[in-house]
Amino acid sequence: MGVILHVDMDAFYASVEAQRRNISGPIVVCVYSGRTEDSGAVSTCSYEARELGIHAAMPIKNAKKIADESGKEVNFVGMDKEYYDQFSDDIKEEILEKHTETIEKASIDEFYLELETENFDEAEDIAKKIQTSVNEDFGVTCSVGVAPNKLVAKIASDQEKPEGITVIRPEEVKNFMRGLKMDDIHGIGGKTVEKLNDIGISSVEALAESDPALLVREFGEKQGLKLREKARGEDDSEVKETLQKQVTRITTLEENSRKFNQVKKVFPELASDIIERLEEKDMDFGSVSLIVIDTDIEMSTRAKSLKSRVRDEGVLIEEGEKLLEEFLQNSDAVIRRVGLRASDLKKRKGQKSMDAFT
Ligand code: DGT
Ligand code: CA
Repeated sequence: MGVILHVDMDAFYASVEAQRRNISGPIVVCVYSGRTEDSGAVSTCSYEARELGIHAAMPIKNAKKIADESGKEVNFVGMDKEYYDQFSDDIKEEILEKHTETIEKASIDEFYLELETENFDEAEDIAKKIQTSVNEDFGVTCSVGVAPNKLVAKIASDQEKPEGITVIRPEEVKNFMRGLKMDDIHGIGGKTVEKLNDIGISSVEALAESDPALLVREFGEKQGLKLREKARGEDDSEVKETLQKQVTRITTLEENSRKFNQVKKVFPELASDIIERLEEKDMDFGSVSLIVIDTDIEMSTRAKSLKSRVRDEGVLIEEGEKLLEEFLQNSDAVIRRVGLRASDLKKRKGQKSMDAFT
């Protein structure tokens, strides 16, 4: 197995919004529940906002109070998950995939990469390149953990946030793990820690050296042995390549417009790029979407399901045009950026090639 990287975006939604809206200073991303103006909770916030005491899951009202009392100008913006999803896919496609094919998308803002190399110096170089490209090309930052397995890589990426790189070589795993608190380890949380304390295990080191029989008695065979393995930094789970769900191409119009003929001029190029990508992946699509980003940088999407899956440039363009026509009829937005998306993807062969099994 090659070296594993865990790439985790820093204050992801907040960084994307800061970049998108050209905001500097503390920023808080909110999920407004809509009941009253400020009801709802904080989704995430920038590190500057965290320094003021604001954090995820906090009621928006409390966050605003903290902001007021700080005397700082804090930016509150609404969450736009679709936009972050696209941002995340773009980073995967444009940067991460340049370094390996084996990428598991673990959540909207974290990825495991299995590198071809077994050399940790090379892996560290790749981590630096990824970090630099993410920053230069996307205007946001990420932290990277480099380790012999997924478990340790994930913990490592958390060590020096934001914009950190932490490399744990095989011979360093033991010491690294013993320096952690138990709940730094993914999957060892509140209740488990309590139970461990009850049987006299109160550190990662103690857990690593504990009697397996004792753990099995307390937690059952599977979980008991797993806990001990985790404390030892052992993990043989594979990086499972996440199948692509959609392919999107977005472009900025030469000038802002709401003229059908002007906007649709970019469709052939977008469609041809999408088809090229689908050919690489040998996938067909069953749904087409139009993506519009207007002059207020609001993003809208309109989708249409097809009767059957195809891989056809003409269909993309045609459906895109219909969706655009509808969009223009129902909205008075002036379009700044426009995109097409092929989704509901499926491998054409329906089954992986034989060499995937050997
Ligand atoms: P980090 O990784 O500590 O630098 O900060 P984030 O903001 O990237 O946090 P992370 O990695 O735990 O979560 C990734 C994104 O998921 C985050 O930007 C917003 C979203 N998220 C996290 N926690 C919550 C939550 O409690 N509610 C909602 N709505 N979204 C959340
Ligand atoms: Ca994150």
